Amino acid sequence: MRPPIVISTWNHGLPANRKALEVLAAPTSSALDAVEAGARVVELDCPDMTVGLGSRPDRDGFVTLDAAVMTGDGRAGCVAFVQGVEHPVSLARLVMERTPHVLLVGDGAQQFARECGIEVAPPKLTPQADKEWHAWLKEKNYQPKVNIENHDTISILALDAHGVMAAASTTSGLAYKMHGRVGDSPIIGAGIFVDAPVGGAICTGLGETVLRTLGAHLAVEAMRAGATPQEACELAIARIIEKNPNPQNYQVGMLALDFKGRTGAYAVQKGFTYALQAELKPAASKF
Ligand code: SD4
Repeated sequence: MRPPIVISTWNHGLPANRKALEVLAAPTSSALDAVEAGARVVELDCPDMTVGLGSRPDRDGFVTLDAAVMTGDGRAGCVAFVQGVEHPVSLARLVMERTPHVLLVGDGAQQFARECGIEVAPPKLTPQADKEWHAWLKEKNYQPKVNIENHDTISILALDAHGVMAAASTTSGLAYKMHGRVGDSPIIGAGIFVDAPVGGAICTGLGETVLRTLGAHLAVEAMRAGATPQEACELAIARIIEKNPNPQNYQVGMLALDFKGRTGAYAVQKGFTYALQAELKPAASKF
């Protein structure tokens, strides 16, 4: 048995990691329990308004949420374009554990939540989100750029003391996105991917760029071929830049962890912070 390792995206990774490490201190807990508990902290309280029901809405005024979980044995559950659910990451876990499916979206995901006894709240913006949305409506300037000032998704990876790895991701996607838009975060292989006995990778940033390259899968396959987690992140970010023009207009941050407990972090642009255990770190970047 060795000490567990937790790594997650952005400044809000710190409270998430703290919770995940607290969960992992219990001998019967698992990496999956830890990443779910960590992600739930940010779903409830996200000062950046980019995770959970307190997020900024899409262009039509609806907060629509995406989440995913995956474990190293290849099990996965995801929800996308789901409204009114306080903890989409837990709903994603229920999809994995209670259904024969991997991904439920929209009304169907809500229906499944109700069947599981989870309350589905009617659409409602927080006063701050409502105010910002009404200000945005005046110009309706729709430029879905994710940059270093827009710190958003919580993606989290944990390796527990028993050598089991799990990942989770939860987000409201991009503010003022088109209604129905889904990014990389709930798509297995794009926003998150874990494969024992190789490792896992998680992403944050402009989801379209990661969807086009299946960034997390790319990084894990690079590790399978012998790359260190750091090399794998750099390779995946290089591919994202190669396939998506104008990298000055978007940010993607990638984190990786292998089963030896080695970690990697890399981003397109400066400004991507991540939490490793209880410490916040700046990631190296291409630009
Ligand atoms: C998305 N990847 O929906 C998410 C948003 C994000 O940093 O992570 N932004 O595209």
